[in-house]
Amino acid sequence: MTDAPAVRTTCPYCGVGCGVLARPTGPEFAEIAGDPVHPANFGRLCVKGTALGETLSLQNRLLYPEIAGARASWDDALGLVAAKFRDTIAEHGPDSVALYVSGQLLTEDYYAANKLAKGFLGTANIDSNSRLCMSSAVAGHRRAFGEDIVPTVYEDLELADLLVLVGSNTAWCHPVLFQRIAAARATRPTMRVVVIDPRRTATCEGADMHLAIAPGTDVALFAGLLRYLHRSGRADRTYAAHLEDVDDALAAGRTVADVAAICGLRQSEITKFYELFASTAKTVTMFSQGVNQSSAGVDKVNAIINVHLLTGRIGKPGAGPFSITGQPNAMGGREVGALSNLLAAHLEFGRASDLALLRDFWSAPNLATNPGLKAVSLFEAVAAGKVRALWVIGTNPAVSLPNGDMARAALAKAEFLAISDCANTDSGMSAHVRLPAQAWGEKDGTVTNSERVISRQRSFLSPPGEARPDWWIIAQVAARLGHGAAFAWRNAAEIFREHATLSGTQNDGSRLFDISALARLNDAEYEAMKPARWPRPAKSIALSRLFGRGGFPTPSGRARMVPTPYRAPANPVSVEWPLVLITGRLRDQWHTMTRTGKTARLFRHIPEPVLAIHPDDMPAMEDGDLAVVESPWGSGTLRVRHDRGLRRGTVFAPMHWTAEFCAGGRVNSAVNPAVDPLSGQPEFKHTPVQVRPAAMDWHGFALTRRLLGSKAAEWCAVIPLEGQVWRHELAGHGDAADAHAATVASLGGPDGWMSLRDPAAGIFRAAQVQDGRLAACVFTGRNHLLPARDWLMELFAHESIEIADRRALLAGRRADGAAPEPSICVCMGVGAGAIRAAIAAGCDSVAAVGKATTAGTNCGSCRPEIGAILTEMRVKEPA
Ligand SMILES: Nc1nc2c(c(=O)[nH]1)N[C@H]1C(S)=C(S)[C@@H](COP(=O)(O)OP(=O)(O)OC[C@H]3O[C@@H](n4cnc5c(=O)[nH]c(N)nc54)[C@H](O)[C@@H]3O)O[C@H]1N2
Ligand SMILES: Nc1nc2c(c(=O)[nH]1)N[C@H]1C(S)=C(S)[C@@H](COP(=O)(O)OP(=O)(O)OC[C@H]3O[C@@H](n4cnc5c(=O)[nH]c(N)nc54)[C@H](O)[C@@H]3O)O[C@H]1N2
Ligand code: SF4
Ligand SMILES: [Mo]
Repeated sequence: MTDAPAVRTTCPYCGVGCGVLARPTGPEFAEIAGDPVHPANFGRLCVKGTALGETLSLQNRLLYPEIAGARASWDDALGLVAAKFRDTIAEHGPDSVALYVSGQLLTEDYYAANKLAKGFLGTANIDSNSRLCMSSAVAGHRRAFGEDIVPTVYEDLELADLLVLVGSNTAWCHPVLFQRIAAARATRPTMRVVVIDPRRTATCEGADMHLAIAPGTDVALFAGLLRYLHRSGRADRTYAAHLEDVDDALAAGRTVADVAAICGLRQSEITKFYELFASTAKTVTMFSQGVNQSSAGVDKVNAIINVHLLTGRIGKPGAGPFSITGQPNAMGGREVGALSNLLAAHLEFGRASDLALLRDFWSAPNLATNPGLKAVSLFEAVAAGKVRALWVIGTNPAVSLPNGDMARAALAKAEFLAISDCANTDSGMSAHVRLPAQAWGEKDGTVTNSERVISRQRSFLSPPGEARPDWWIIAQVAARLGHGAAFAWRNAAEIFREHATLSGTQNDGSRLFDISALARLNDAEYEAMKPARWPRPAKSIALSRLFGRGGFPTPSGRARMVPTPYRAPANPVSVEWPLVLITGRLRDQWHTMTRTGKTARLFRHIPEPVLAIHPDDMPAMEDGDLAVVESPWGSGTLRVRHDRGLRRGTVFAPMHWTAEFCAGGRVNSAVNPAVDPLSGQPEFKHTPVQVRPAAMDWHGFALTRRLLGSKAAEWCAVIPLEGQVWRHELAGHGDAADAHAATVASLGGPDGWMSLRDPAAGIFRAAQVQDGRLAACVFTGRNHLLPARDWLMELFAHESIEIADRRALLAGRRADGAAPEPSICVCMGVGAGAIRAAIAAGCDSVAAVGKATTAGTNCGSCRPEIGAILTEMRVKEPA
């Protein structure tokens, strides 16, 4: 430990944007605490934030520039990127090149990338992974309000009397907001929560109502609500002066009976929800990817906004539609306009005066004047050879794009591919040039969270190897293309000031995104900048909530109600593809695992790529089997998990696993590439699939002190354990004995092995003890019902293993026969068994379980799951 002062920074994960205090305690470690004065979290952190200090290791970091896989100098690598872009543009025009960037970038990096592409390369082919995330919300906001504005703030979640959570697994994906909501409910029990999600998620724990809607049908539910509100006289007459096109929107409404049929819900539950909504003035509707990631995503957003506009429930304390952002800087990317259909600072392609303003401001020689390609089309264009040079910055499209095999093929086919990343990724494998970027803790700049609060990310570690800030890399390429003067920034503060100045240029209030008050910060003030919510105009006062009294940035100053007729998802289920695959997130993993994948602790909750299925949908499939989930686009092989909380006819898989962690478990191979026609956002939440047993001949696992990697078997999931130990779950075709022998052989010499073979029973087991320590265990058999791994895993922590344990080793069972259990509270290391035992012993609340076992007493991310166990045990044991 050192006495270094803690640095105030911001969590790099979700869009809640929690303030973090980081105190470096070594080159690859830091003590992490929640910042008690940050307005997003007031000291709270979730499990991912709490574990940040453990993700700073240099394992898997990209540390030096590379050309064709070999270390190169910065000068050569930057020179090559510039030369390839210059030559490609010279030969094939500006639209033959593209940038694909990310909501994980800081605003300053994002600004630089957008300026380079649109102002200087002359192409709007710069899109962001935000296309996969927020683009439907952006389009919905622009249709309704005239500008991409989130009118609501976090405090509204606490002030609301009714909170409607649509397509948001808040408990897992925005855990600190979930904690704030739970705390508000504890002090104000009259507050109601309704969850709308085809799955019963951890977010439903404690909710007053869960509508298990048929996937993709939210438009019908909210259009029906609009009609209901109108018919029952709940429209706000005063607010009507701020609205236009009300009648057109009302015409799309459906009867409750129609809504019930489309949404697969009972009429009685719909009416109950409608009446609750109608009779509660202070209502917030918070929505996330169950809304945005849909071929009707933009209509879903507008159907939600419509009901708030009609009732005037917007921009008032405790009332408003609230699009919650995913990535740490999804909002910053929208502010700098780094989507292919946006311009910087909320300027618009469609307005000649905006183009002129930007051309002047940047002295841009070559401003793009038309929107560019959106992510899915962009990669199709790469595959078709139309986009020839591609630069991917801060995102891992080989894993995160839909139709994943196509995305991989496109990356492999690109004539020139450059990647800027902090890590070695699946996408980087086929890159010609790899550029090492500074990671969280090293980089320096700003991010904007879901409630428009701009916070500083500050560096507290010195960058390793030759890692550089993304803005610097971009500026260096610009300079080599002859644009040095326009990219001559010396630090992030200079970029921020330019961005802030642009936002106030020729802005008389016509663009609400105005942070010109921050353009005056000098370097020291920028360094010390406190979290600040926009708008922050230089000329007038800042407002917290927006639109409470109208004032929309549309030509008429009024908001547009948008008609939203119901459309079914793009690719319906059929006899051949009878189930709907929904994809999303797990509590303890972040996206493509480049950071959370370094932390053993974060694998304890769910260690393998799972496919959740309702047991009644597939009675033949056992919990723990391997299943193939296949669609017309591709397939993945995942571990079956029974989940009675799923809506019948749907299956759920997490998006996180990469080829590095599980070669066959990338679910995006199967995900359909359908997109919303307006936003271009992919339909990640609705792919027609079939599910069948993976029909493997053998299953097994290897626990080792050396990483074998995901190619160790035909199907192999790699699971990091504490203390540089690796668990590999294995399966394949062919002979279990051969597979066993091959895996043992791959671990090296014959020394120290003991083995147990029973070919008739299909049992092949071996363990290696070296210097008294357990070095490896390899077990294979005919099915996945092998001995539980937990006890064996524990033995790796021992300096020497006891004689009794050695005897029991190949039985795979603890000498005392105690049963293993899954981990629920990973902070305190408490398993489901201990929690159940505490409940059985009389603990009747989450708090009581916490007192008895310590589970849920640190970050609190597992409290909803403890609640679910309580509910389940109460149901099983009726009084
Ligand atoms: N732990 C963790 N947290 C994260 C992330 C992470 O990777 N891990 N990523 C961050 C990012 S970038 C994002 S975008 C957010 C996403 O945050 P969320 O949107 O909350 O997460 P998802 O799991 O993608 O999807 C939310 C829910 O939508 C439901 N859903 C599916 N189809 C429909 C539908 O048709 N209608 C409705 N009403 N619901 C539906 C799914 O069942 C799922 O429970 O999370 C952020 N936070
Ligand atoms: N099936 C399915 N697929 C999905 C989704 C889904 O719900 N279902 N959700 C989609 C959504 S909402 C999202 S946001 C995407 C996320 O998908 P990705 O953006 O592909 O996911 P990440 O793993 O966050 O990738 C970020 C990459 O940037 C690197 N990185 C981090 N910080 C920096 C930095 O400062 N500079 C640079 N240069 N690199 C950095 C990381 O090492 C990592 O490789 O996935 C989408 N894909
Ligand atoms: S809720 Fe968790 S992941 Fe999101 S910003 Fe806060 S600490 Fe980070
Ligand atoms: Mo996202």
